[in-house]
This record gives sequence, structure tokens and C-alpha cells, in this order.
Amino acid sequence: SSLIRLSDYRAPAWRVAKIELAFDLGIDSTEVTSRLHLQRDPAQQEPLRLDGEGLALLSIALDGQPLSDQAWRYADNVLEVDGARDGSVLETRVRVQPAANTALEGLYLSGSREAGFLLTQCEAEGFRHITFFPDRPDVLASYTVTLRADRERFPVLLAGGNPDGSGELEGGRHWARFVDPHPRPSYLFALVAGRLQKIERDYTTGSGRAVTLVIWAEPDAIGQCGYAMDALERSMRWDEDTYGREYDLDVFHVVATHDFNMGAMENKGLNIFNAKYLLADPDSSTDDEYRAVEAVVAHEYFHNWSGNRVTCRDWFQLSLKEGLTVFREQQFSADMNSAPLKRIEDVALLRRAQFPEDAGPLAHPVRPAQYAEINNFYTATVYEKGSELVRMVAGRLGRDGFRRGMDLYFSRNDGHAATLEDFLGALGEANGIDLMPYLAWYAQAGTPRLTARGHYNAAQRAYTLTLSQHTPPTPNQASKQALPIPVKLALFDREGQLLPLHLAGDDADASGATERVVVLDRAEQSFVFQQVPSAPVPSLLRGFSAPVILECDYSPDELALLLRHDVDGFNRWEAGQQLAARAFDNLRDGDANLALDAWCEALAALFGDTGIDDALLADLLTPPGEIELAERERVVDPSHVHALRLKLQEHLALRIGREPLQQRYDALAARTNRKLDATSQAHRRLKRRVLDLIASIDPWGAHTLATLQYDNAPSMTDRLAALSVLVRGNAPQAHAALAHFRERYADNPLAMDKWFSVQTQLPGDMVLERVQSLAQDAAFTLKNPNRVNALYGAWARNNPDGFHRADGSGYRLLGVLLQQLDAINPQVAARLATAFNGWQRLEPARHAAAQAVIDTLAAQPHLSRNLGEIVRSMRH
Ligand code: BAL
Ligand code: ZN
Repeated sequence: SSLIRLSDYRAPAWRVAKIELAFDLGIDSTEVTSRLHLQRDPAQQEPLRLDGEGLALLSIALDGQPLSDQAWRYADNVLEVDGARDGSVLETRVRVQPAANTALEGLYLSGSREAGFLLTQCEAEGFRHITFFPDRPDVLASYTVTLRADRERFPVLLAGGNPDGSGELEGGRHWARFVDPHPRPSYLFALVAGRLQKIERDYTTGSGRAVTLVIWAEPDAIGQCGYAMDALERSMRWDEDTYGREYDLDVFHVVATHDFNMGAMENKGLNIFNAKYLLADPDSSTDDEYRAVEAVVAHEYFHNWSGNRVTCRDWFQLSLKEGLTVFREQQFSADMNSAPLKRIEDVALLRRAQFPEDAGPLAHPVRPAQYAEINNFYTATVYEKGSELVRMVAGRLGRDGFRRGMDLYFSRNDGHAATLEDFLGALGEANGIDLMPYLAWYAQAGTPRLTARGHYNAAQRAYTLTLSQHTPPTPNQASKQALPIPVKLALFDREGQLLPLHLAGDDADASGATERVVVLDRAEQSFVFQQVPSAPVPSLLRGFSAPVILECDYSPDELALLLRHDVDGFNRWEAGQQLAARAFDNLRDGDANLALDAWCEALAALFGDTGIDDALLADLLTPPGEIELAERERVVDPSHVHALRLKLQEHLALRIGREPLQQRYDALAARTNRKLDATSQAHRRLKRRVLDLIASIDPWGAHTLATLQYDNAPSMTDRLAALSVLVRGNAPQAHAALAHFRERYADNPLAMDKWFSVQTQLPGDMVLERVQSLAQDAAFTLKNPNRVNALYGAWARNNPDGFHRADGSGYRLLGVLLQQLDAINPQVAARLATAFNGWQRLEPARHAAAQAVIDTLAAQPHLSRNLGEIVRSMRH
């Protein structure tokens, strides 16, 4: 197989100063004319080579002269052209087939032939499916794009950049032109053409630039775009206030589509969104989905600077834009909502999605060293761990220092394709600090284990904290080095009071504060705190100051003390998670369970405390998920993990008591509304949690409540929570509720996705048959990524107990599906195949069954590069 390696990077031999593109758009056949104004690197002698995949070449001319067949060769997705010089203009005309494009990469049709619209997806390497081009992110060109199409079928014509004229053509056709003054890489190209409706808003930047914001959607969805428009305006204002970054074109277009491989795409001036992350209304969207819309709108907008104005030199640097933009998005969401809740949500995601990736066969560094298919590297590691790395550096520099560094990074690299070295270099230089040691984090895969041991010397009133680190080996990376790990910490006395910190050898200024950061930058190091009156309880890694697994031999009482008293909202939650995980271990091993007692006791006390935020309480009452708990096991039996986690909840519910749970449920139910303010959302979140706890000890009672809740729900959040309780409990009432839901939302694809995915949460072995019958449902299709993920993704990822059947039939079903899907959409197939991650640690029967399916897949002759790479890596 041909691997692309970071170490092989060479600057392009040929660049394109300017590209003039013209499209004659049609659903079955589109003709693309391109004029490339070429620049040659005088230091290199390479012939002109352009990327192009699946293009039917209709004509080719160099500097105005048609080329003879001997002057060019098109093979293996590369067009080689003889005779080009610096300053030459190469003109090609090609034909592509949008309606036949089921991979949703390049130019394709969304929706039906009659009513659908044409659109593009170019990141990472879609542009080569549209025209010949050096399709790599370090070739930045100025784009002029002309679209021509039938006016009746394609009344709306959009491309990135500023509008530069439009008009009529003969035969009922029309044209529109767009010019982008900012040079940009090909992966940011986009066009959209079809029958779309819009909402508009005027926006004025801080410096006075007038911008028209336009959101486009199909007629039945345009009414659900208002929330996204508000979120866009908030994002633009926030980036001006927080980073001094303004928008730089006259228009900003956003388009919603139901057919999209990714969440959304930051094309310059023409963002394209998976409808799932743009449309929202109370009747069909949950609170979580509203927050996701806000976050993704912000994320794509923030890319205009972190990604578009400053882009990546090569795809190995993907986290340069993605980790940074996720970090900016997380900061924004924390500012718009609740900072501690956002942190809890982000860390929970990191643990559910990234830690398992880092511990399994697909482990790779945030800056990978090699890949076969770049689309396989849009991962939790590049995004979420990448964001954690930026967060560590930002924490090191402080708020003002980070802003100073970002200003230098943006100004120095504006209009350029940059590297992670450029990023850390600018941040460090602006602050007089060497940040290059953090590069090691980008190069090393695996989650470091941080061990903390404390020792109190009463005679000297000294507390010694010894920190050590170890990173287990990962595929292709056997030995690991020590990384700089910032550990934010505080000390509590046994009454739960914060103690002033006097670190030996510290300067006087920092002395006496109750929180500080120490950096472990070698294998082991001790830190001595003086004037400590009694043996303290340390609160470590506050706010999750580094993406590591902390191992600390707390007693259950100490964790319970932090759970009750820690003022760091994140660490308070974290103490509860640690206690629950301990309780889980004890249940599994049949040991005495002081942890379980302490956890239930502390939470029961908090449950009765009306001072605590309802949303935080809901999170505190949630034990770690099954995937996270399974990560603690050397040998995994997913059904056993599932059963033990249910036991944990049952213990907790019993300790709180059926009656108090009911009273809280009733009080929350009495305030039910469909408003989106934080308090209303918090009520719904806690109500859902309380209903789940009731279900764990009184299923019949919970099903009665859930049925009522379903029937009277004013919002999707309440409706779906109720439906989920009925389905997961296999309640007799589930049938009628599902039938009602289906009828009510038959015309709403995003709601129908929920109808599919909620049913994948049926318990245990019974879900497999349901998945099979849902796959036969008239509303199911393998051509729509959201639908595939709603059924197969939700089942294989979010229902470990149901996917990992002991007889292996779940694996076999997925294996067959992956082959079918690979022929339609390789990106979606490859992503779904990562559900096999972690198979090596399964108990022997499941291990053998999973291995058989993976081996069968690997033996298939015609797997895509996408799926092939994932399947091969699985066998590492
Ligand atoms: N650039 C791909 C989609 C995103 O991360 O914004
Ligand atoms: Zn992104």
C-alpha cells in the first residue's frame, strides 16, 4: 500500500496564482472549464503534474494552443503535461457526473433528481474530483468562479467569495460570478445550485464593514434556521471581542443539506452544513442539539481565521486548524452557556471517543507521521485531543499571553500555509517562552498515565506530592518519552476548606494562593508544600489541566470530601466519577464496597440540597458510561459492564429513595415548558436523569410517568427522553409511542433519525433483530450518512451490550453492511468500521468472533482505500 509520510514533504514544484473556473451545471452531467495561471518553482525541475480523479477530459490547451495527445498523459489520477513554463496558462474542460456521485465527495446531488440541489465537498481531496489541480493545501490561489445553469431548475447559484455579477443567457439559462480576493487552498472551494430559500441579516463588523449574512435551506427547512442565524451573529461578535478577528468578505453564505459526510464545512464565504447542525426548532430538536448547532456554527465561522486565512501546509498539520478551532469553539460555548458544564461535557467526550482511540489499534499522534487515506484522520485525536493540547499551552500563557501569541500567529502567517511549529513558535515568541517541548505531545500517541502519591510529615508540617508519568506503547511507537504535564492543583483540609499553598522554592508572589499549576516535565518529580497544618486532600488536575489518566490512591472518604466541597465544578464531578468507577470495580470483584456507600451517600446528600445547579446535579448523578468503564478492564465483557453499571444506578436510586425521586420529578414536571433558557434546560436535564433513576428501581412506575411525559411533552427534549425510557425498558407502551412518533415526524428527516436511533438502544440481544427490521424500513437508505449513522452507528457505538452479542452475530451483521456501504460511500463505511476498535481486549468468545469478521473484511479484494486502511490497522 502507498503511505504518504510527513517526512517526505516537499514544497510544490508548481503553484497556481489564479484559477478561473466556469461550470455548466447539470444533474447528470456538468462541464467544468478551468484556466490555471501557473507558477514554477525555479529550484525544481518536475514536469507539471495535476491531481484529477474520475474526470472525463474533453479538451486541453496550453497558452491558447490545443495540446496534441502526445503532450499529456492522464493515468493513476495524475495528469502530466509537457511544455508548461512559469506563467503558462493551462485550460482544461472536463465532464463530471453529480447524480452518480454517491461518495458525496466533489460535486454531487443532495435529495431527489426532481427537487434536490447540487453542491460540493472538497476537504480533504474532493477538488480533484471536479477539475485538474495541484490539490494540496499549500497551493493558494485566487478564485474567479462562473456558474451557468437552467434558471428554472437552478434559480439560486452560489460560490465562495464576493458576488461579481449575474445575468441571463439564451435558452432559459442564467449565470452568476463570484470572486474571492483572498488566496485560498482548493479544499475550501464550494458551489451550490438549486431551489433554495433564504433568511438574511445585516451585520456590521467592529471596524464598520457591512456584511450580509444569508442562510439557505430547502423550502420545508427554512423556518428552522433562525437559531443558527443568532448563533452566527454571536460567533462573529465573540471572535471580534475575544481574538480581534473580523470577517473579511461582503457576504457570508451558509447552506443546509441532509446529505453530508461531515458535520459541516468551512468553505470560504460559503459554509455548507449537515442539516443536523444547522436546523433547530423546539418541536424537533433537543436541548443538546441546540447547543450542538451553536457550537458547530461557531466552529465553522471561527475557521475563517483559524484554517482559512491561516491554513495548513499539509494534512499532517490538520490539528493546526482543527484542534485550535475546537478549542476556540469550546471557549465560545463556555462563555455562552456554563463553563463547568461545558468542561464536563468535553472531557466526557474525550474519554468516550478519544481515550479508547488512543488505547487501541487506531492510535495515532495528533500530528500523524503517515496515512494512506487522509479522510481517516478526521478523528477524536486530531480534534479533541488537539484541542486539549492548545488548552494546555493557553493555560501556560494565561489569557493575555495567549491573545498576544495568537495575534502574532495570525499576523505572521496570514495568507500562508503553516505548521504546528509556526503555531508554537509564534505563541512562544510573543511571550518569551520556549513552547517547543509541547511538540512532543503532537508526535506521541497514547494517553499518559499520571500517578500521584502524597505524603504528609506532621513534624515538619510539610506535604510532599510526588508525580510520575508513563505512556503505554501504541502501534508503531513502542517507546515513549516524558511530556510536559501541567497539573493545576489545590489542597483541602479535612473540613473541606481550601489551604494556602506555599511551594518550597517558589517566589514570594505566588505564595499563599489556594490554586496553582505545577509542571511535571520528566518521568518523576516531587513538590513540597510547607506550612500545611494537617494531612490535606489534594484536588489534582483541576479543570482537567492535561489530557491524561490520573491514578491517585484516594480513599473513598477523600473522594467524597471533594465531591461535597470542591469549588472547581469540574473536579467535583470528577471526584464522583472516580468514586463511581471504584464502586464499579468493587461490584465486579465482589469486594466490600466502601466506595459505593460513599458515592451514594454523598449524592443523596447533594440530591436533597436545593442550592446546587440542576444541570450539574444531573451530571453528578450520572456514572461514567459503559465505554469509559470498559476502558478500565483488562478483558472486556460488554454485557457484564452494562449490567454492573445498571447495578450502580440501582444502588444510587435506592439510597436516594423512590419517594424523594418522585417528589423531585413532580416538581420538575410542574415547571415543564419549551423555553431554551439555562434554567429550563437544566430542569429538563435533571428530570431526564431522575426518570432514569426511577426506572432502575421501579420500571412499571417509570413507564407510567414516561407515557404521560411523552403524551404531554411540549418539546423534543422531553418527548425523546420519555420515548427512550420506554424503549430501553422494553415497556409495553413503547410500541404505541414509536408508532405515534413515526407518523408525526414522517416528513422530518432529522426527527426520523432519532426514531431510528432511539430503537437501537433496546436492551441486550433483542436489539439485533430490531436493527435488521429497521434496515428494511421504507424510510431507511444506505445513501444518506445521517440515516446510516442513526441506525448502524447508534447501535454499534452507543449500545455496546447490544452490538457485542456473545454469539458474534452483531459483528457479522456489521461486517456484511460495511462491504455494501463501502461501494456507496467509503468515508461513511470507514468511520463506521471504527466501531470494532477495542476488539483485542474482548473476552475470548467475542474476540474470536470479531477477529473472524475483521479477517474476512481484510480479505476482500476491492475495499476502498478508506475502509482498507481502517481494517488493516485493526489487525495491528
Ligand atoms: N474541516 C472539516 C469540518 C470541520 O472540522 O469544520
Ligand atoms: Zn473544523
